[in-house]
Amino acid sequence: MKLKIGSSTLELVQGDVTRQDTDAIVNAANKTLLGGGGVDGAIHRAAGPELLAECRTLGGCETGDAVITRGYNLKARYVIHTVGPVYRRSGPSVQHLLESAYRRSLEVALAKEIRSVSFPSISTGAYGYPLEDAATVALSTVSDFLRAHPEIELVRFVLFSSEAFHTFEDVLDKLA
Ligand code: AR6
Repeated sequence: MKLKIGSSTLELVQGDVTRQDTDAIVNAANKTLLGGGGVDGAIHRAAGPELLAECRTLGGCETGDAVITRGYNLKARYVIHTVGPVYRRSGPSVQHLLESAYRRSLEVALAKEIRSVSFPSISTGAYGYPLEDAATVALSTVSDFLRAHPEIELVRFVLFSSEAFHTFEDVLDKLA
C-alpha cells in the first residue's frame, strides 16, 4: 500500500526491515545501544560485528531520541537507532515519547541528506505498546513530518507479521 504525501511516498509492506534497500533502516533499540532481541538482534546479525563496535563508541541513547551509524553488511548505507518507550497505561508521556522516536529518527536522516528510510513498528514487541495505538502515532507523526520535509522522498513501514501489516493498513485508511 502506497500513499502520496505532497511529493513524498509513504509505503506499507509486510517483511523484514533488515533486507530493505532504502538509504537507512531504523532500529528499535534500547538505551544501551548494545543490542538485544527482536528487530535489534536481527539488525545486528545482518550488519555484522562492526555495527556493535560503532555502537559502543556512542554512549547510549535516551528514550525518544535517535542516533545514526553506518550499515556495514546491510543493503542500507545507514542504521538509525531509536529508543521507543516501554508501554505503560497511565500518563500521556508514552505517546509523546513514541512520537519523538519517529520524529528524531527523521531529523537525524535529514541531517545526513538521507532520502529514503524504512521503519519497523517501534515499541510494539518487547516494549508492549498496543499495536493499533502505536500505528496511529507512527503514521500520523511520519505523515506530518513528510508534509513539512519533502526532502525525504520515501518512508517505508516494514511490518513483520500480517497482523501488524493489516493494522497499519486499517489505520492508514482511516487517516487518509
Ligand atoms: N523486521 C521488521 N520488524 C520486525 C523484525 C524484522 N526483522 N523483527 C521483529 N520485528 P521489538 P520494541 C517487529 O521487540 O518493542 C529489543 O530487545 C516485531 O514483530 O523488536 O521497540 C531491543 O534491544 C514488533 O512488531 O522492539 C529493546 O530492548 C516490532 O518489530 C527492545 O527489544 C518491534 O519489536 C525494544 O522493544
